[in-house]
Amino acid sequence: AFYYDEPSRTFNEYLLIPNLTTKEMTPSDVSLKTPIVKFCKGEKSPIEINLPFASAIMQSVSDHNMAIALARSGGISFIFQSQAIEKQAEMVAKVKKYKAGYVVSDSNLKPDNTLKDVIELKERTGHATIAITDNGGPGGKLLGIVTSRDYRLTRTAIDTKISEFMTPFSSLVYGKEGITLTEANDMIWDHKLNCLPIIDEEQNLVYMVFRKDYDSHKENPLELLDSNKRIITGAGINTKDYKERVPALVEAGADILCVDSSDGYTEYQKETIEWIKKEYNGRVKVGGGNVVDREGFMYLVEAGADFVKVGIGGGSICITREQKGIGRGQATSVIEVARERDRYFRESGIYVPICSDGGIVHDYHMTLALAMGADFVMLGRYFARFDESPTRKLKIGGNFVKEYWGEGSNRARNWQRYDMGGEQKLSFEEGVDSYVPYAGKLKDNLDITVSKIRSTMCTCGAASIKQLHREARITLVSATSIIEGGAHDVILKENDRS
Ligand code: MZP
Repeated sequence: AFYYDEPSRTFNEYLLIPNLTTKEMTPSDVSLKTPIVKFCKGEKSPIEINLPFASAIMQSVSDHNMAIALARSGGISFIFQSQAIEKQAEMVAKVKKYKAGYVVSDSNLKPDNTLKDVIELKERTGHATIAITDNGGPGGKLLGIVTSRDYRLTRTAIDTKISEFMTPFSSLVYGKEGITLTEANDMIWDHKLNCLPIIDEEQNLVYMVFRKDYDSHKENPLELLDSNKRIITGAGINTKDYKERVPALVEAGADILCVDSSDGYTEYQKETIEWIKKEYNGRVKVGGGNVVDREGFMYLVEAGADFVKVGIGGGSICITREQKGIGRGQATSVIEVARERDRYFRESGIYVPICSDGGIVHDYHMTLALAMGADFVMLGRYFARFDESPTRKLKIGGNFVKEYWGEGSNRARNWQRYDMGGEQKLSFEEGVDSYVPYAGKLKDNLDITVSKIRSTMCTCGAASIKQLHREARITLVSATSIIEGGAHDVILKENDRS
């Protein structure tokens, strides 16, 4: 047998060391934009996301509601594949109905607010609406709208708000009983109007805001949303029925696919990726995984994978390590695969993004995964806790919880994910059926997580994920210093910290 010299390690065993934080850099200057599909040196990835988060390819995590909520916040979902092809395609189509957008506005805004003011207001109040125009100013054509909060106002309340805010322009809305999103798409900015009140399909009140400093803002908001005018979604596939599933998902509008498998270092996976690449002449983007070492990574890269997912056995609901003794500490896996990705990039000029999948417990684990080289992280437990996940919310022992089960559990019946040939069934479980504490709305939680990551990156002197990859300083911690990291030697007043 071959023996690795070092033990494999988890995120819990590492900490970040501060780098110089300059006065110029604040958390709001930190960009979390990240590539999710491969690209050549000097070029841009064809798909980038604004926040480095993907929701797991799981029945209890990623349906169309999760995909819409997460894409609107800047991440991406991969809709679960352990369901009938038509059902999954239907979910994808539901997500693709939604338009992407970027102009953030609020009923309290003055028409001449700059984009920066608008974003600050959004962050402060959480009341925001996002809309997209083709040139971001007067004369621009409105392409679509996304709201970040349910206004669900009554007709009277909408009218009142509109008249309070912009009496001179309200006739635009009064004239019609609610302008639908489709109609709104065809509207053209009027040079005389600095903003335009619109009600979208769901009766959300939407204001367009004209921004004076569109060009001067350092991040072009249009670019923040990948040229794609609709929100993006991913979808899981398996290595068994891909010849039927992939065409249905592509037809439904899936932007990116990912082979959902507990072990990606297989000929099944190679054949699946190669078939997709050949069938669609490279146009359909597909990620592979999961792998935990450089050999597995290169195998999938050579098969044509657009990104590679890393992690075996670290998922919160996963018992693969107990059942089969297969797996590797998540931190070690990410570190090794990231090094291989960088070596491959240096030698070939092709950058293949990697996704750290599973085992994230604390928010700082996400920053660590990124610092260790991940381009984005995939999370199951984290997203399962929110209103937007597909599972039931229950009250157990006085606390609200949501159901969360593994794809390797009997409940999910996802034998395709674990198949090693032979009988088409799950012979033994590799996942558990569980509860997670209910945590409320996705957006509220994600905002806190993002602000922690941005703040940590400032401490590390990194304004982007790329810079974090390059400059992060990471230290292993001893068992004793892990104890030092929590509250210690004091009597806590509350014992509900989690
Ligand atoms: P976590 O975020 O809950 O720790 O882990 C989620 C990840 O666990 C998924 O993205 C997937 O890779 C993996 N998973 C899903 N189901 C199982 C299982 O039943 C599993 N064993 O390991």
